[in-house]
Amino acid sequence: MLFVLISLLLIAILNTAKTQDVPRVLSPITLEKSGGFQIGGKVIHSPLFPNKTLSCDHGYIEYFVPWRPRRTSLVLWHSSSTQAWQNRWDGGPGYKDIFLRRNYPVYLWDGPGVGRANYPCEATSFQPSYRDQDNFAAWNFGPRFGSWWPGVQFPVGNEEAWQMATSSRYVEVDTRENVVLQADAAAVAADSGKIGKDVVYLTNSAGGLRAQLTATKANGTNIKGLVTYESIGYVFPDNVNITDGRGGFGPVIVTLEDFKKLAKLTVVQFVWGDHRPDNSTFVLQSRMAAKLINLYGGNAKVLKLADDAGLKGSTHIPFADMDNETVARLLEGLLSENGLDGYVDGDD
Ligand SMILES: *[C@@H]1O[C@H](CO)[C@@H](O)[C@H](O)[C@H]1NC(C)=O
Ligand SMILES: *[C@@H]1O[C@H](CO)[C@@H](O)[C@H](O)[C@H]1NC(C)=O
Ligand SMILES: *[C@@H]1O[C@H](CO)[C@@H](O)[C@H](O)[C@H]1NC(C)=O
Ligand SMILES: *[C@@H]1O[C@H](CO)[C@@H](O)[C@H](O)[C@H]1NC(C)=O
Ligand SMILES: CC(=O)N[C@H]1CO[C@H](CO)[C@@H](O)[C@@H]1O
Repeated sequence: MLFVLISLLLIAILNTAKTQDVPRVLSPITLEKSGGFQIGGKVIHSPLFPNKTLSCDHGYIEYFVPWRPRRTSLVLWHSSSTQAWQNRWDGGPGYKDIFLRRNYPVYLWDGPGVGRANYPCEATSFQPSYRDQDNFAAWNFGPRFGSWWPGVQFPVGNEEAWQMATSSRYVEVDTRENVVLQADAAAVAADSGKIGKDVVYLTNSAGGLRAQLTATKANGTNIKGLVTYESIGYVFPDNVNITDGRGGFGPVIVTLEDFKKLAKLTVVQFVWGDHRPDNSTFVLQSRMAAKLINLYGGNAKVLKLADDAGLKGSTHIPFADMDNETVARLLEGLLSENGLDGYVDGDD
């Protein structure tokens, strides 16, 4: 018995020693609180039994507020999975932890119909689409499946990293109805003050169009900025000769009055990774949208990570790339240049 006890004690001591040997390169993340809530959406009544209802079409937010927070909330808006914001491709720290360590409150957003908000009011169906191989090219890991771009910021050869990336996807609803549904719920969230009074959306891919539309729908002034990583889709005013695309990838045409709300934001940045030629449809659209926002007094820019910042090998999801710290530092610079890095308690 005594022998067993001593052995257990020894094992405990050895284990402690082992834990302490692991070098701690990162500082701890200290939170005041974390949690989540549903927002927006509606309650519908059964046509058969009017006293039976369904609460549906709401969005879901999970939040993390640092112990000593900065004023700006970063709302991380994915296209196909919140996971993209949580870890680097190799499982290392993602934007969520990087910016929590820098004391920004972080909000993970699942819009109506996706992720943890997948309780729609309308009927849906799912058909397996066998798109793993298509993800490879769509996310710009290479020109075609299995053929990596030279110097791509992905742990090439790490089979598990590729499997994690492709299996992190949710069902994505790329219809105009979903674009509007998500923007409506997000505008309610922004105006509610529940995600902060200085909100900057960070978006990826199809999330970019939805966040732009959100900024044109919100009535308050809580939205301060919009940084889109590879936004596939843009919002334009109705006084230029651009035809509404009607589908899930824009262009979405709004009234000039609503479009001008984008010009009131402190900062708008449309970011592109590598291998996005200047003559490609969405790069052209991003330049046109930025020009129009600026025409009405806004502060919008297009940033090509390779041409403008010298970062090579960025994928469609640069904030999960292996050089993510560098990409994050560019964003930090942008927030600080635009006065969006102050602390709630006033000290900087
Ligand atoms: C709903 O209404 C039906 C009659 O239309 C009634 O039988 C039932 O008890 C009601 N249910 C509830 C939960 O009120
Ligand atoms: C903004 O105001 C308009 C006009 O009153 C209203 O229709 C719309 O629902 C409001 N938007 C939000 C997000 O509450
Ligand atoms: C608008 O664009 C269409 C199609 O690109 C073109 O045919 C038309 O002439 C344009 N109209 C004006 C007023 O520029
Ligand atoms: C873009 O430019 C390249 C080279 O100049 C050309 O080969 C390509 O066809 C162009 N693409 C589009 C969509 O215009
Ligand atoms: C694994 C890896 O390459 N991490 C990088 C994340 O970004 C920082 C800054 O660019 C690099 O120092 C790390 O090596």
